[in-house]
Amino acid sequence: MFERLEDGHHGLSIVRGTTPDGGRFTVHEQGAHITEWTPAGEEPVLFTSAYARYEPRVAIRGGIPICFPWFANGRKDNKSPAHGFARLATWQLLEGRENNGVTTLQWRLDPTMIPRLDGIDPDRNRFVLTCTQTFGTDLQVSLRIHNTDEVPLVVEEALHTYLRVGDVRQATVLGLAGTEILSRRTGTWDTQIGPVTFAEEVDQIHWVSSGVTELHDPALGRRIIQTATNSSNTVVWNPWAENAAELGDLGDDEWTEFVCVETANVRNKAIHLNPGQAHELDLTIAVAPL
Ligand code: TA6
Repeated sequence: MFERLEDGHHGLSIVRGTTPDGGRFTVHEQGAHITEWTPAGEEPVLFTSAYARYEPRVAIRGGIPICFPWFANGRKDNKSPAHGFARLATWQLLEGRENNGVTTLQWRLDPTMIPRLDGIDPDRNRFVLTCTQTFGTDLQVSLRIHNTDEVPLVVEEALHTYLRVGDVRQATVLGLAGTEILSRRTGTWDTQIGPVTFAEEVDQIHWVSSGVTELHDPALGRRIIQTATNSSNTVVWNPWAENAAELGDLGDDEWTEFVCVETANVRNKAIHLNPGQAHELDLTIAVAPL
């Protein structure tokens, strides 16, 4: 069961629903942004800040922001707003349907829907971005970009997933051992040895070939398993105490409660699409006991 609530949350429109087994989800139309997913019998899987701002054209801290058509400030580090305009735009709900206990929502964004913001050139290549979200015992998210223009299109993309943990200091991310890493803090390259652990700020891009990561969370006694297809990068981020204190939309201790493990195609792995071509990024998130 789901319902669309016009201006339903601090003046922003949302779709919220439940699955027959008792799961819950919420999606803000701004950004087609999943802000809650709680499968039946589980703690919420996604972290959303208690201090998140719910305002037009302001990014929501938590959930699954969609970064598009650039990541951070872009490949040349000269773009704003950070992480592109898709998370600031109001998407169109194309379809919502329920089938066998799962709810599927399909959203659409094209350049006519881009918000007027500083740094955004409204005269852009034509494209159609479609996001399909399926809420059941797992969560599936597909992001499809179709180049509907007559010239090539190059874009970066990320599903900037904030995963909720009991205590980041005990958490580890498996599945990235042996990958090349670019630290966004220092600009240096390295190779990941063993699981990713958290004892200070982590902000790094991994170049991946396998799309499966597991976030182990001893404090909540669970694993969050993400399986990605057509993704060449995984970004791992936790701001740690000092940086978190500078984020006005994050509580003092909230940095301990999440890890971002992001499914992405960025930098030299940006998506190149000739006229008429399309690319689909797929992610499944599942939860299991540790
Ligand atoms: O994906 C990691 C990252 O780019 C970090 O560097 C950090 O800035 C984070 O995303 C959050 O970005 P935001 O623009 O949402 O504050």
